Amino acid sequence: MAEFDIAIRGGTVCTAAERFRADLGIRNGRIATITSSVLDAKRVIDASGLLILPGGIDAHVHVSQPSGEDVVMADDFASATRSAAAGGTTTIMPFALQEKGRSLRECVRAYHALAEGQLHVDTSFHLIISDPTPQVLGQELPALVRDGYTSFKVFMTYDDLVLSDRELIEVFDVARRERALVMVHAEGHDAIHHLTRKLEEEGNTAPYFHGPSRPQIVEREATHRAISHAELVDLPIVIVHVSGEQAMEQIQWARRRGRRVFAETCPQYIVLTEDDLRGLNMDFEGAKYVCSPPPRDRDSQEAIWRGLSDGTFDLFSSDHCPFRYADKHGKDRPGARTSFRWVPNGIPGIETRLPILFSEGVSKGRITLERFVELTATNPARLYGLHPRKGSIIPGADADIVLWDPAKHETIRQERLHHGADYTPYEGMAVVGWPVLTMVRGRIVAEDARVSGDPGWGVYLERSLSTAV
Ligand code: DUC
Ligand code: ZN
Ligand code: ZN
Repeated sequence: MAEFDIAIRGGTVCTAAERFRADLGIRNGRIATITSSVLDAKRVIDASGLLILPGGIDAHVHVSQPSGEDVVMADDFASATRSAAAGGTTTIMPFALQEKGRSLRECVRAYHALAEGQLHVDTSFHLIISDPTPQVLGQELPALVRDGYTSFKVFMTYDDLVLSDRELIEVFDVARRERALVMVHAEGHDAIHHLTRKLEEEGNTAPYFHGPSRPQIVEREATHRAISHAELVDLPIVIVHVSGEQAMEQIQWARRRGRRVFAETCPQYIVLTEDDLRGLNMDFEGAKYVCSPPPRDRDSQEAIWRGLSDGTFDLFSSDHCPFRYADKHGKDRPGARTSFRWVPNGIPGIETRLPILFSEGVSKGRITLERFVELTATNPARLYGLHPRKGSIIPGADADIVLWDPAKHETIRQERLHHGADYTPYEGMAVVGWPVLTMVRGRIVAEDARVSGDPGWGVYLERSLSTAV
């Protein structure tokens, strides 16, 4: 009887701290040993020339999320997790959104029903609080945090989601009491409303003008306000999808004051710019790049790279928020061609997150391999209460492993991706480095861009309180 179910031999193990040559022994879905001895295993996987990485954790994705009248998100749980698996991600964290007027618990229950039996990779939900009634703040939210929903997002913009300053502070206060981690979408609603109205009055309605309707100052002001409200009640917060230097400066300022402010950025802010929103000639093609905050300019990209390398950023997530382009229920919804205001906000990216950061970051020498692992797997696990089960290669952890070919040249093409969107904003991008095998709890879920098996292997993960705060 072999001692291990699987041995992974001949590769280089990479963690957030170091890299070294070692073999892995996997038993009962967990990493049982990390060793240089020869392992007696039922199955041996040859990892010569490959990196052995902890599976990616994408801590910010949107799946089957209600997105406005007649708008349908392009991914359900089966397609989103299939795409995640093919891209080297073994855990995703989408949002269970509370629709206004509805019970939070009910929304969470309904979201679980959508995920049930559909998962190729493991999954855990953040919450989105849009209606912080006394019932939600006094009972539902505290109970849900205790049940393992230990993080939630709040919005400072969007008519259906925006919280007033008073509501933000009240929600923050409950989070501090319950020790939940709050993720903040920091863009100022009133400023966006003002700029949008002016742009529309001037006839500037193409998707391109989505960018000028939400300039960096709007993000900077809201980031500062969120940080100040958090300081008022002594709460650590995460500023999600940071797009440029101005918001980064607010985060750095807060940290110098001793505040615990965590920061996330995303692929669109290192490889896209406002010029992508021009489309072919200021036409509707630009809608393919409409996301919020919008991609900025080259200087902002450089600022984000500095932040990825110097520790300003803790997390690199996709903010996968997919809508089909040529679809009346997607980007081309009724009204979208009359104003950027009606174009659904969000772009797909769950499958391309790791290849883009690896290629642009590690292959080009902007960040170390260890930092890559930290940003994409280890920190998300620590911050969101999944450590030590996820995010690291350590004995006892789930055998969520990606074998990564650091020398593989690939070109990102829509036809090779597994998401439900009908385009990728990264079409034609050449990358160096690609996942060749993805394993979740000891089972191969994707190999050479083929997703194996039916959905149903992925499980829902209840989370602990953050170990990072
Ligand atoms: N915020 C997100 O986090 N994702 C997409 C759109 C948005 O506003
Ligand atoms: Zn957001
Ligand atoms: Zn998002």
